[in-house]
Amino acid sequence: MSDPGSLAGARSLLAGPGPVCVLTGAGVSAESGVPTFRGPEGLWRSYRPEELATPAAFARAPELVWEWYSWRRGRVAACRPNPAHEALAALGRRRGDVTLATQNVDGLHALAGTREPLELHGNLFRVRCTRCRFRAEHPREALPPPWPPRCPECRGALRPDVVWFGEALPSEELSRGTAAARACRVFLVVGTSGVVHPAAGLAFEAKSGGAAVIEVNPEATPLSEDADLVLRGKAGEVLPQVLAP
Ligand code: BV8
Ligand code: ZN
Repeated sequence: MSDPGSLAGARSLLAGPGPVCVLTGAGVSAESGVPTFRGPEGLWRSYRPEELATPAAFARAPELVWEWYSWRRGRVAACRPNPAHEALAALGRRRGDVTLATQNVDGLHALAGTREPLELHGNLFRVRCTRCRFRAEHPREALPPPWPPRCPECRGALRPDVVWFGEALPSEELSRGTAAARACRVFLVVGTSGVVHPAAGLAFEAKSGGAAVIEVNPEATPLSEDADLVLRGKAGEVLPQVLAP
């Protein structure tokens, strides 16, 4: 658990004036019951990312990829925001200068009340057409086979509206996240292994912009050595302490 000195240091940094930028990863949703990617019970355990979260995998085995996302959608639909999501949403409501970017596709930040989270890797509950510009919310209940479902506009195959490996991140979200990281005074990075780029790179953008970087994670990551403050703990326990008004 983090030492009181680091908690106090983080509290005072986060209470100060000047814009705050937050980057979250799967760890912020771990206490909601959403499996992380690379942890012991991680989503990647039974598969390797290349097998499922790539355009080639979808081209090769669209039904298997669709089924994996349907399983994940069902898992996530049963999860609720945890105190970490709620503390971040409250911070955003209290201050008008917080930008939150997330690598998560679970929609839990928006559900907790964070306005306009920058979803750098898309959203599990949206689908889009592989052929035309059709995009829609995925219904709450699973769509029946045959999978993948077809586009109502052009009959092309529908796919999850998430960013796969080798695909570009949505330019609007990435440029807004990068600008916020460069301009912020404090950069709070929560629950990410810091291995997936360019999202993880926002921490270095913040650092080069002169921000103080605070990491919240029970484990060390490649971002730890550049952090000004490291809070070794669970997001759901640490964030309510350091973000309380
Ligand atoms: C791209 C969506 C180029 C799908 C995901 C350098 C620059 C650019 C690209 C690269 C580069 N180097 C390598 C690349 C390629 C690649 C990449 O980064 N590979 C890695 C694996 C080396 N990047 C890409 O392919 C990206 N695209 O660069 O395209 C391009 C440009 C122009 C035109 C065409 C192409 C796309 C990357 C996005 C991939 N999609 N997800 C899906 O979800 O199915 S990535 C996936 O990993 C998730 O989004 C996830 O969020 C993300 C990162 O993982 P984490 O969130 O960090 O989760 P993880 O399990 O790893 O870690 C959890 C952490 O939480 C741990 O540290 C743990 O200790 C901690 N934790 C656990 N419990 C708690 C906790 N923390 C707090 N509290 C707790 N209770
Ligand atoms: Zn279409």
